Amino acid sequence: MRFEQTFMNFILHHQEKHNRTYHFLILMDALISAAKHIQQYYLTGALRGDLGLAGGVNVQGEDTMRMDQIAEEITIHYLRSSGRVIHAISEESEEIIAMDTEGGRYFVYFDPLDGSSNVSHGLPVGFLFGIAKRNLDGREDGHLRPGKDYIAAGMFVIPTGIFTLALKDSGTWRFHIDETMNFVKPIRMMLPEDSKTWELSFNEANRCSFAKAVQTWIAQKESEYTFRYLGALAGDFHRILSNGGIFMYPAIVNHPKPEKNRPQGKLRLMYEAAVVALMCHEAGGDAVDEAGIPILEIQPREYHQRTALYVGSKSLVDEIAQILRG
Ligand code: FDP
Repeated sequence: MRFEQTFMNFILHHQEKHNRTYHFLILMDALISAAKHIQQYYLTGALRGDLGLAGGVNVQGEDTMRMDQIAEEITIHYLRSSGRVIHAISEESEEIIAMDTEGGRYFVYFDPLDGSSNVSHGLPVGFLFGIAKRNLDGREDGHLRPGKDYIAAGMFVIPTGIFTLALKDSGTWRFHIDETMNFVKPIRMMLPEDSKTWELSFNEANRCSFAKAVQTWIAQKESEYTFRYLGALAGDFHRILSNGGIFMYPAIVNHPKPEKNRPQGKLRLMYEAAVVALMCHEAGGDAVDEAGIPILEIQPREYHQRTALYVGSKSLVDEIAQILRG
């Protein structure tokens, strides 16, 4: 028989090697329990009718799905019971979610079910999270940490059973779920240097609304690469991490209906862009915003701040960053 290394075994050894405490393990156990729980609900959601609209509107002004609420409730339950989380910030809650404000050690920024247009089809969605640590030396800063201060960031692609985790300064690792529901077989991810497999990923319908310089750059690149777009960041970024290329959600600045412009971008900085940026950075890639500023450097001003995002192979991100910086 063939046995693969489990995630818990991998992370225990990692903590031991770096002389770290067990607190992070307890937090990771909570996140994995939440992801497995959400995955099971999602797999059978259509049968129960849970994949439809819940009729509400979230803090971003978008319709909420029943599954969004279920995923949020599950995640909060596990994070709270870990006893390690000071506060959490979720896509679904406007306010900070206070947990263990005295004894907790971590801040968790999460989107428990990202890629909502896929939900009613039962197609892949993501559970994205970033983790920062309590400031033990100085004053607390309202938990508004830039991505470079995250100690880890990860995503579960639900319901495919694939989990990718970036550990600050220790690489990006991919795991697959096995028949016993364990995440196993750590594979270190590095973006491929060879551009043969590279892909471009963005919503083509928005193309004419991008900044002119971005449109021109895309026109120069499009014949070199193939296009892929699922419409769920975790799934689209998963492909880029394996195949190389670039995922973009540029600012919308030239929409024929100006009220539909999104000069600040669409994706959320703290639990979407910074999460994939850290994973990409640890895999040899990069990520910038519409001004060409590295995503990991951006100091958030608010929890649900939006940003434009260009993430992927370093040379492509460097090229577009130079153009964006003017
Ligand atoms: P969604 O709005 O469907 O929840 O965070 C938002 C996100 O999905 C990302 O997962 C995805 O990459 C992007 O938005 C898709 O947006 P478009 O439908 O505008 O392409």
